[in-house]
This record gives sequence, C-alpha cells and structure tokens, in this order.
Amino acid sequence: MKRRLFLASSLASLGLAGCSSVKDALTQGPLRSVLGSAQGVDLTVIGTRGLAREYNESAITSDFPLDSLDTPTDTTYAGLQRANWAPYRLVVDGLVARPQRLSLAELRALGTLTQITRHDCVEGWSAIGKWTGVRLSSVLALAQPAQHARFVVFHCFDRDQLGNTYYESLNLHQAAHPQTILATDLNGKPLAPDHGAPVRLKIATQLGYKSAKWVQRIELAANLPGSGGYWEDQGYAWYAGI
Ligand SMILES: Nc1nc2c(c(=O)[nH]1)N[C@H]1C(S)=C(S)[C@@H](COP(=O)(O)O)O[C@H]1N2
Ligand SMILES: [Mo]
Repeated sequence: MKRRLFLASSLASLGLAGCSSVKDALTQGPLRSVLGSAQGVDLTVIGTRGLAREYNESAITSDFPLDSLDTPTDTTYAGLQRANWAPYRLVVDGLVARPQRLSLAELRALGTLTQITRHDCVEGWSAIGKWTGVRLSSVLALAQPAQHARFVVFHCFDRDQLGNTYYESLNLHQAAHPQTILATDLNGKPLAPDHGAPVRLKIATQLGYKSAKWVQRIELAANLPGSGGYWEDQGYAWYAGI
C-alpha cells in the first residue's frame, strides 16, 4: 500500500497522473516566496525533505575539488571529447515507452536551469557550485517510464582498476525532485572532462557519491542492480539524503 502511494506521487510528478491539491496550497500560500527559484515547478514533486538550500553567486567555491575514479581515457570517451561531444548521445532506455538517444542540443532544448548548491562529499569536504542543466524529470517525461518502473539507474563511462564501471541509482520520487538535474555546465562553463563532461547527475539533496559523473546511459528498472551503486556495492548507504 505504502509503495503504491509512493509510486503514484512520483508518477504524478512526471505528468503521468493528476495533480495534488497540495500544489495549490503551496503555490498560493506563504510558501510561494520561500520556494523562489523553484517557481514554475510542479510542486507535487517535493518530498518530505523539501528543497536543498540555494546560495548567492558570492558563495561559489572558486576551485571546485575533484574526487572520483580517474577521468575516462578509453577510445570511446577520448573520441567523443576530441569531437567536442558532437557524437555523444545520452541513452535513456529500459522500462520506458519511448527510448531516447539525446544529443547535447536535444537535451538542452528540454529547458535549462541554473542552481547554486552545496556538494557534500563523505570524505569530508564541501563545495558550493553553480550547476546548469536540465531537470531529470523532463528527460523522464519524454521517455515515459512504464508503470512498473521504480528506479532510475545511471551508467557511467568510467571504471576502476578492476574493471567495475561506476553506476548510481535513484527511485522515481528522488528523480522527480526539482533540484535533481542532469548538469552540463559548472560555474558558467561547459563541464570539464574531470568534472564529468559532457553530462553528469547533480542531486543537491544527497551526498556527493550519488551525483554520477560521465553519464552514458539512463536505465529505467523495476529492481536495483546490485546494491544500487558503485559505492553502495562497497557498503555505503543507498539513501544518502542530507
Ligand atoms: N562516474 C563517477 N561519478 C562520480 C564519482 C566517480 O568516481 N565516478 N565520484 C563521486 C563522488 S564520491 C563525488 S564527491 C563527486 C565528486 O565530483 P567532482 O569530482 O566533480 O568534485 O562525484 C561523484 N560522482
Ligand atoms: Mo565523494
């Protein structure tokens, strides 16, 4: 019962079902001004943890740290980089009615937004960055998740020394949050390869390891592969809310 309600609210936020009356209460009540930069958002997507804080330009960390597996150097990734990402296609497949292969231009055409948020890494550092990208919910609405899809799995280009590829996952509710974006720019410039070019997930409401860099494919699934992520497979919590 609980799960069905949960799924229903996630699907509603993806435009697959009707609206909630909570939305009207929020858009017309005093919370409207608090929600500021989230204007125009379908407010039914906001979960119990609400919105992550957004900052002013002056708070931006000038040199955003790097912290991940090595930037991919394989021929596929290197070739895409050399071609300035022109041949890159973001694959969206699995349990969807309309599988997608989106160029960067097609992705951006879904509508970009910019948000200045804090990134918290479990290794003990935080940094504030200005991220520009497209709401994950917009991409999912295009692909139309099937009724039995419950998770969004991000498959990345990078792999560790044992050959394990980095991957991450969210449930549909987390995916539909208005601050869950597929970022193409950091601090006003296209993502550098080291920061996850050409497309990375940036989820402001969860710890750094959820924000998968170098996203190659987004798969809708009924069940999580493994424990749901590269670090989760090594014992980290799947839910990394902050
Ligand atoms: N594909 C991929 N994404 C990843 C990682 C990684 O190793 N590979 N590391 C994660 C961790 S632990 C953090 S803190 C952030 C760091 O992002 P940054 O290097 O752009 O600061 O990326 C996350 N996303
Ligand atoms: Mo991290």
